[in-house]
Amino acid sequence: ASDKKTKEPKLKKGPHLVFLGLGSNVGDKEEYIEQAIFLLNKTKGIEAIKHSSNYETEPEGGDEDQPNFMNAAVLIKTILPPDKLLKTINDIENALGRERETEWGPRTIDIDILFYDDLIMSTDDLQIPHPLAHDRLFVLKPMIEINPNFVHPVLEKTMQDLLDEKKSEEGETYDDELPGFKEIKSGTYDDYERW
Ligand code: PH2
Ligand code: MG
Ligand code: MG
Repeated sequence: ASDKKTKEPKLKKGPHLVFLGLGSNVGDKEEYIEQAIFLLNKTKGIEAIKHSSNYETEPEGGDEDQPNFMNAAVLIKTILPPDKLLKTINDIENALGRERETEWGPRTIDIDILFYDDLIMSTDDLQIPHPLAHDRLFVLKPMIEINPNFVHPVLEKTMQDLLDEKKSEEGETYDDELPGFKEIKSGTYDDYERW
């Protein structure tokens, strides 16, 4: 019974606010991101609230020879608990043709749970917050666009603070407007009206 407790985190009542990180580096990347948001929003118990612009990013970690990514963040409101949300996400990744040949390899779509309210949990299948969220520009930049003041529940720092820290770690020469991290398209919340 004590084992069970760690598997089922105690959730606050009511809808939850969840940040998702989306990434694609195969085929029509923007279309995969749009499709993923469309399918999430279509799911019962999930409502997409806000999404960031799409960011073209160079691959970080894994095989750096793979194509550039398109990354975005989406804020959803959901009544699904983390394990059900993960199942839904896996189904959507599969529906959009995700194949898992190599870890961190090229993919049509990757949907990661970044934050779930201020929940901290860790099971074999799922760690929340995403353990690398704070260290990845392709996560922090789109997150900041949605909510710069969101506080990382483990590190107890805002997204903006985490980005500023990362910039100072990497020295004064750091310039996020240089190629490798450029905003190439404004995704807008208004896109939802036609859905
Ligand atoms: N995802 C990874 C590994 N590396 N790099 C970028 N730029 N964008 C990603 O989404 C990404 C990555 C593992 O999921
Ligand atoms: Mg990922
Ligand atoms: Mg993933």
